[in-house]
Amino acid sequence: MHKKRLAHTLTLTVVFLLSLFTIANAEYSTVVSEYVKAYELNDEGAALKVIEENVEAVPSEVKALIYRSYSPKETQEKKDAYLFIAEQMAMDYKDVTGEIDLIKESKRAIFEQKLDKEVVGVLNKDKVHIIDSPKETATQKNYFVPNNLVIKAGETVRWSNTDDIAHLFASFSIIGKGGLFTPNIAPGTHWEYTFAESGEYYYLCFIHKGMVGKIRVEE
Ligand SMILES: [Cu+2]
Repeated sequence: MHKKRLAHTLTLTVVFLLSLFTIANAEYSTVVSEYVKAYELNDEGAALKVIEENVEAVPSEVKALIYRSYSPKETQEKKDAYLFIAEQMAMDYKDVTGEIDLIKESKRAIFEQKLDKEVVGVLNKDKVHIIDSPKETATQKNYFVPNNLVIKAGETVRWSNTDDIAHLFASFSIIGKGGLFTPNIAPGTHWEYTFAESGEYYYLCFIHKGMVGKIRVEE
């Protein structure tokens, strides 16, 4: 668990350094400011101490950061910074309390940021919903269309790969339902899955990390 955490932290440190300026210049509550300061100094012990000393306040602090990340008034850079700090605080909170709900909430928000507006699916003539993974364009690559679909329980989704490269994805059971796990879907082929159970399926490509989608299955 700690190895995984370390790798995760290292990857995010790069992102974090790039957005340091934004993070340092945003306005925060006292608790979050103290936490950010410790983090900027790369002082993990101090960061953890901020969480320990404010353990009662941390859940609402993290929720407030997540809430701000949804505000249409904020720039994308700031939204990313809020969610980054929320996730870091949530991970330290888990180390202190064992509680994982805040991690789930921040991960769900990070995921939701990448999704388009929800689309209610319409079955095609084959009685399936189609999700395409199109070829790279000048502005987009490795994406699903639509990437935020609503269907009914018992219905089938067909992922059609019209891209030049293969995709391979699975639902992320930490923040939603597991069970969706595709084989390698080669270019020019498709793969189908029937959603027997209602719930939210957040899925992501193993090959292309930013390639995400969500299916909400209604009763
Ligand atoms: Cu992919």
